[in-house]
Amino acid sequence: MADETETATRVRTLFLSDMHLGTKGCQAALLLDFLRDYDADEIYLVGDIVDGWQLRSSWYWPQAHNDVVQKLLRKVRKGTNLVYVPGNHDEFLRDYIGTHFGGVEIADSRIHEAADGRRYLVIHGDQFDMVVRHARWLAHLGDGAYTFALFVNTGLNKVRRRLGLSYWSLSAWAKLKVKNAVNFIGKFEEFLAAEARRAGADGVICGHIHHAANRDIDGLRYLNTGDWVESCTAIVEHYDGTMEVLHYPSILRARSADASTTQEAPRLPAPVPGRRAVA
Ligand SMILES: [Mn+2]
Repeated sequence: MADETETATRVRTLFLSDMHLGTKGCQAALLLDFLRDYDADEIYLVGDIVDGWQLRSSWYWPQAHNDVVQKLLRKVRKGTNLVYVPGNHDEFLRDYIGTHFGGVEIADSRIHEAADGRRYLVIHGDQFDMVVRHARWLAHLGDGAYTFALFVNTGLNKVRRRLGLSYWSLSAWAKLKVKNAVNFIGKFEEFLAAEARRAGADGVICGHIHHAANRDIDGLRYLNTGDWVESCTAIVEHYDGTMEVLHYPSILRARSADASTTQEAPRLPAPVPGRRAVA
């Protein structure tokens, strides 16, 4: 069996979020290819990896979704350090925060120290939904209200979960209120940057809003991993500490353009049938 790690691009850290495994929207086949193309010393799963809310109402778990999980676990067996930071859709894992199993660590949030010494707060970001949505009136109530809203946000979702209700859906809400959604994204980014500052970090790496980004907000680096439902994006940290957003469909497009313009492009071996199922 060919060792795919020989052809994979190796990076220091890989940040992935919002795969929503267990839903029809998950681009599992592309994700699987991406995981074949990239290897990392450390992988952070930044929440909404498995969609527990969706799986509760109807079971959807095709082979490709299994393959993604197997692929990640295989990387762990080969020495990759895996940190799983749960989000709102996989918050059932929040009951296991602080535990390690099979080389996987579950953490609520984490400070990641990059190769260049910069520190990044890694967090899914749903913790701020309520604060972001009600920022205007919370601002009048001062700092205490902000902390209280964060607390209520977490508590409310726990109660909703116990009652079997669904989580407030960001995407459904955003589709209904496009103008509000644009507003929400901007505010979300500001809040996350502010939270990183509070944590004494140089930047933040989050997910949740399915909107990949790499930008500066008042001297703080704001990075969002995007998602594997629509955009198919990830963040990589290179060995010099540089952070980069990868848009996988663009990478594939560039690669096939290269192959068609190069006259003596090396012939790729034909794919072995059934290889995907084995991986
Ligand atoms: Mn989320």
